[in-house]
Order: sequence, then structure tokens, then C-alpha cells
Amino acid sequence: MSDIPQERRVVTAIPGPKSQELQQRRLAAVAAGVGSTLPVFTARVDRGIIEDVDGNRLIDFGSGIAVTSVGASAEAVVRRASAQLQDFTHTCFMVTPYEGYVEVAEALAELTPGDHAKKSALFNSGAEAVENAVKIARAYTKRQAVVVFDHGYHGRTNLTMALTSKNMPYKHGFGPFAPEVYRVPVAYGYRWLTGEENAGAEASAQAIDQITKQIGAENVAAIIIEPVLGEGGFIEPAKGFLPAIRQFAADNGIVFVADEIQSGFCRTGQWFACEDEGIVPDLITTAKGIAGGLPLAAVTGKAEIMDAAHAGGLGGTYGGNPVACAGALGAIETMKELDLNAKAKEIESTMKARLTAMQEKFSVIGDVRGRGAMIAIELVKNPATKEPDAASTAAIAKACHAEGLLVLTCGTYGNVLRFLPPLVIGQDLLNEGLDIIENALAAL
Ligand code: PLZ
Repeated sequence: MSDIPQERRVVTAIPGPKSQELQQRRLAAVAAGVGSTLPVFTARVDRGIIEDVDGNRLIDFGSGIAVTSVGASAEAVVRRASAQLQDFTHTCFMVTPYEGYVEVAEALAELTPGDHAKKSALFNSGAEAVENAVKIARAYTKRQAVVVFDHGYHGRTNLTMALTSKNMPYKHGFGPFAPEVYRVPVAYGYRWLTGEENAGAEASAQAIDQITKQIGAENVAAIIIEPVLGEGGFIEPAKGFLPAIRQFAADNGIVFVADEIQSGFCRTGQWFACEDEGIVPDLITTAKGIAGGLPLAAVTGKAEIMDAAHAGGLGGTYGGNPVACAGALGAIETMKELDLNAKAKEIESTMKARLTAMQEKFSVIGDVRGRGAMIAIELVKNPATKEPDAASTAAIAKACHAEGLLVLTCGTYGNVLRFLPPLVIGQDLLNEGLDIIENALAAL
């Protein structure tokens, strides 16, 4: 287990000489299509600090893209996964099963919204979970069409590329894409032309109109939505949007799938973000935060829907790997023990207070939004026109990196700075990170 002083320390240029040397080897050996936000090579990680190979200690506002909510070396994850490694690394659940897989499925049934009978199937990645949710919904409804939303992100495999809205870098040149995927508007409050207060009602009406007129509700197997959109820019659909779409799905026998791969597992201050509007999905996809950094994903939902796929129709060699399952049980134990939902809410109040104060000072901040420890600022050239400012976004991220603060960007227009600290980060580091952001904004 890593135990690193929770203090930022910058002792070389970032990236430092050892990182630069490794980067040269990487460029020669690793495919150019695989990028890195910051080519600083990692040595150890503990709670809010990433220590690099040059001895720098960076403040982590990324959590490996919303994965290491419990930290990247959480005691319970390390303990349980290490014990499992000693016993066996793999059998393949489809060959000879093991208890850890069942325990994770039981935990998912307990933690996900709704008191109906639930079942789960486990996979390796978020994209794989979303693909399987589509397979299950199609098997259950005997329909083919899948509805997704503007600014949605669901993965990089062929079907999930089709489900993802943004061309660059996710889809460009990688087609043809899977058929029977339809995209409809989402209630992006900040950019809704008639104003945020109208966005929920108007966007849901438009979406439903398009579904009924262009596809036919009776042809739709699934509607898939992120309750807080992640890669698309940390967009919280305006109030009323999610309940209207959920109701439409229920009225028309459509499987409503909440993609909580980024927003789930305490990230937004709830076990799952859809709880904030009382939404009970038919199926829910999870990954990322579920296993404290080990690769694991799941589809969880109504037992009768989950059981619609024929025996042997779902699976994969590594799905629900025993070490990853042990990690998940450790991560869930940590979330409960440390009450990480409460921690996420504390992070939200600190961040929102400081970022809203910055918005008063710096007109480049058009919007401050998000929930829990999933917070973002959207940068614009002019608050009146809301013209996206991707250049300033990249400049601020770069300035933060140079100071030893790891931040990520996102958004359809590349103009959103997103903050996803581990939920176990200390208050001092959180504030120091915000100081660095404020200085970068001032220097712009
Ligand atoms: N659904 C909502 O956020 C993954 C993508 C990083 P995988 N988001 C990070 C990148 O650039 O590849 C994500 C998500 C939502 C699905 C996925 C896909 O999860 O585990 O990356 O396949």
C-alpha cells in the first residue's frame, strides 16, 4: 500500500527528465493513437497525490477519469485483491464460478435504485457493459432501435462509437458504425436557446417527438442516457428532462438504461446520480469507480429483463475476474466505512463556493456546474455569446499541470475543465488545487 505525504511537491520541470526519457521509449513502442493528458510517468499514488518517477508530487483532480474514488491504493482494495491473488487469479466464471462474483452481484442489487428483484452480469470495461445492456434490451423487447442523446458518451467499441456523439477523437475514420442507433436532443441548460428554465420541458418534448415520428416508439429497444453527461461536458440535464424521458420509456415498453459508468458509486454524492431525481432505471451500467482501479464493469437491472438473454448468451473470458471482484468488494466497503457520499457533497460545497467566486472575477467562466466530486467550469470567449473557448481551456490545463495539479478537460467543444478528485482527498489539497486554478485564470 502506498503511503505518501499529502503535500504537493514540484522538484523538476513537469514532465521531469526521467518522465521525458520514458516518454521517448513510449513513443517508439506504443501506438500513436493512444494519448496521455500529461506524459508524467507514475511511480506511486495515494489518496490525493500522484508521485512521479522524478519525485514530483502532483495533486490529483482526475482520479484516472473518475475511477479511483476510494484512492488508487485503498487499504481494503489492496488487502482483498492481494488475498485473492494468492488464492487464484482466474478460472473464468463461465467455466467454474467463485463467490466473489456473486457477492458483487448481491452488492449491486442492494446499492442500485429500486426495490424490485435485480440481477447483474459482470464485464471488464464500461463499453462492454453498455454493449451488453443493448444486447439484453434487444433480447427482452425483441426490438432493435437504440436511442441516445446529443453530447452522450458510451465508449470506443464499434457499437458504443455509434452511441457516442462526438466525432473527434472517438469516431473519426473508424466507421462504418453499427446501425439502428438514433440521437435526440438533451436538455443542456446552459446552451438551451430559450433558457435553462425551459430546457427540461422543451428538450424532452423534442426528444419524444423525434422518437415517435422518426423511429416509432414500438421499434425502440432501449433509451440510454448518462444521468450526468461525462465526456460531453459534465452536463446535468435540466430539471424535468430525465423524469419525462423515463416516463416515456415506461409508457412504451422501452428499456430505460442509466449509464452511470462515470457518475456512479458516490461520485455525485449519491450511490447513483439518477437518485437525485428519483429515477429508477430498468438497467444501470457501472464501471470505473466500482473496483478501486481494477478493471470491472456491470449491467444490473430488473431480473425479468436481465434474464431475457438465453443461457450462454452473455459472458466473456475475463468478465468479473476474481481479483477485480475482490477489489470491488474492498472499494464498496471503503465507500460505506468512510461515508464517501458525504465526502463528495463536502467536495461539492468547497469547489462550488470557490469556483462561483472565481466566476464573478473572470468572465471566461461561463458556467459552474456538476454535483458532488464531479464539478466543471465551461469557458467562453464572451459570456453573452457563449462562444466556446477551447484555447483558454487548454492553456489553463497546461498551466495547472506545470504547477503540479492534474486537471482534465472535456466537452463537445473542448471548452470544459472538469474536476474529479478522489473522494478521499484532504481539504488542504483541494483548496491548494483551487488556488492553482485561480492563479491560472488570473494569468490568462
Ligand atoms: N460510459 C458514461 O464515461 C468512459 C473515456 C475515456 P470504458 N469514459 C472515459 C476515453 O477517452 O476513452 C465511459 C463513460 C460512460 C461508458 C464509458 C466507457 O467506459 O471503461 O472506457 O470502456
